Formats: sequence, structure tokens, C-alpha cells
Amino acid sequence: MSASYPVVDIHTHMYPPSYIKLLSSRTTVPYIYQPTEADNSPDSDPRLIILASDDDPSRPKASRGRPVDSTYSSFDQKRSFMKRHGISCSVISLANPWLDFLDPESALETAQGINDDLETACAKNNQSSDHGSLKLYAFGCLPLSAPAKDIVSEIKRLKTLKHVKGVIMGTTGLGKGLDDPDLDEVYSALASTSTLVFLHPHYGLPDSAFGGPEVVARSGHVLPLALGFPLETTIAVARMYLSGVFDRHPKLQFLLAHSGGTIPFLAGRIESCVAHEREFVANGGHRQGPQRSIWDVLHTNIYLDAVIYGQPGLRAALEAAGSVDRIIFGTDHPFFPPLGNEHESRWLSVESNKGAIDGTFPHDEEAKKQILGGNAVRVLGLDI
Ligand code: 5CU
Repeated sequence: MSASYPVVDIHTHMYPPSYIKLLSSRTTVPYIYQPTEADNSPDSDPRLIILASDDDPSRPKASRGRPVDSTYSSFDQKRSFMKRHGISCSVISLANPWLDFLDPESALETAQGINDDLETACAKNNQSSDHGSLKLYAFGCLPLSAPAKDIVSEIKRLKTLKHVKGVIMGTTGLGKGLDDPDLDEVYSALASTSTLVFLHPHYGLPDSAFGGPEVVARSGHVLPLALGFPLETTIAVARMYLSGVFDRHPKLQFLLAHSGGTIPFLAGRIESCVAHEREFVANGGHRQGPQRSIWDVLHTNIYLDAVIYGQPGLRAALEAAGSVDRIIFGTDHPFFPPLGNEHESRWLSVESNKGAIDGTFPHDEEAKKQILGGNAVRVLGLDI
């Protein structure tokens, strides 16, 4: 990828060293397992065991989950990945499962530490002449297991960090999902500070939805990542919409991972089911249904990343978003690395996302320019 305009990656994760230390200190999901000689494993990389289905007791720990090498925590490796793929700016976010598992007492301090580390790393990168024109920014993380007042205080503090351009968040909210009325205080703080929320899945669907753990295990991460992740996002956003979150907080701004899961494809069906639902006041029932149309929400409250690996998905995202201006390029680095030793070559995962954009806009350089960088610069206010 060699473009004559800035290419910005807004879906690019890291586990900063402090977070690697935190996961390595744990022995239950989420955790990092360091193989020992006793494991007799051909691969000595630590294992990232973060999904419930990763911790399969029928497998030795040294082969559970995924290998986690230094690409997950090294800023140098992030920069060499960016150079290899012609990316001029990355907006880094902590990878799943963020701080969801922390006890309420340690959550705020841990979030502050990680957010400060990200701010410092981005500032150092952007001030240094060693990295040419490569720029780094970050999405902060929130202490969602802490009391709401601590979450709100961190949202406000993040606005004072020059390189933090929004927050990343999973779908569980305070533990009961994103339609929990107790989140209203948090949504008000996000809206009043104009903080963009990058919504990302982690929990997927229960194994039973796929036929049980044995069925899931037969294809490793395929079912949880290809289907579980996008459906988790779909359900979370549908629940927010149905519970009136976007009616009560019309200024909220969300960026949905993986092109919104299946929301773009299913939005018409959601709209139709709402229009036919007798429970809702508008149709003679007793419950307040959503007051705004889902299309209005998609066109004013939601941005979609372009991490969908194929033209049909990207086209659905574009149709649902209503405009090229609401679709933003990402890579998902360091997930989906090449499986062999060709780490130094271009990554299939990145090339297929880029190929979907090229294939959708073979003759529209302006659209590509917006999706690959212009939209991120405008929406996040990046100085690059
Ligand atoms: O597809 C993805 O975004 C990911 C991710 O972020 N984290 C993960 O564990 N697997 C895939």
C-alpha cells in the first residue's frame, strides 16, 4: 500500500508491558501462560488465553489460546508494521478484554496507569525525529468495574491527554450490557465531552450457540472470531437502540468494530420488527420503543470501521452508514498475523481489507482517500 495521502489505522491494538505483566500474574481467564521446560513444547512463546473457549482443559496449557509474541507489546514492532503497510498514523487501543475483569478497587488506578503509558508513548513517538513522519495516537480504556463516578472522572481526565482521541470499550458495560440504565451517567459524560467510543467485542456467543465446546474446538478460533465477535456487537448495539440509549443521548458517537458486526445487513429487519411490535407505545402497547429510526442513528451516531475483509461486507457497511464519510480504515494488528515465518512480509489480513476498499472504489480515489485516512483525521481531530 503506497498512497499519496495519509493512511490512518484506527483499529490497531496493543497490550502495553504493564498489561502483559497483569495478565501474566493471573491463572484464570484472562491470563498469559509462560511455557516451561516441563511443557516440552516446540514453541516457547507465552500463550494468550483470553477467550472462555481458549482455556480448554483437554489441551496442555502450552497449546491453549494463541502465541503472544513481542508484536503485541512493542512500539518498535508497531512502527515497523506501519512502515511495511504504508500506514502513516495509528490510533492504538488496548486489546480485549481491557479491564473488564478487575476488581472495583484496582480498576481506576490501573486504567489511569495504562492510559498514561499510552499517552507518554504516543507523545514520545510524535516528538522524536527517529520515526520519520509516523504518528501515534490512542484510544483510552475505562475502569468499567469501578463505581460510575470513577468512570466519569477518567472520561473527563482523558480529555486532558493530548494524544488520547476517544475510548475503547467492550459490550458488557457495567456488567449488565449497554442497555443498562445505570450507564446513563457514563453516556452523559461521553456525550458532553464529545468522546468517541470504539465499541469492540470480546465475549462472543456461548459455545452452546455453535453446538457445544467440542464443535467449537474442531475449528479453533473460527466460530468465536468470525461469528461470535460480530454477533456480540450486533446484539449489543441492537439492545442499546431498542432501549432508547440513542433517544436519550442523541450526541453519543460510537465507532463499531468489524464494520458493525451484522448491524448493516440486519438494520432493515430490526426497523421492520420494531414497526410491527405490539409491545411498543407507537403500536398501541405499553413499552416505550425506540423513537428514532435505526437509519437516523446509523447516519448520525455511528461510524463503522472497514475491518470486514471482503467487498460484500464493506458495501453493506457503506449502504448502512449512508456515506463514505462514516467508514474508517483499520487493520486489527497484531491479531491475524501470517501463520508462517513471513512476519516481515505484508499481512494477508491487511491486504484483504485494503483489497476490499480498492475493489469497491476502483475509480474513486477521493472515496479511498477518505476511508483510508481523511475520515479518521477529521473525526478524531488528528494532527498529522
Ligand atoms: O478480530 C479481532 O478484532 C480480534 C481481537 O481484537 N481480539 C482477539 O482476541 N481476536 C480477534
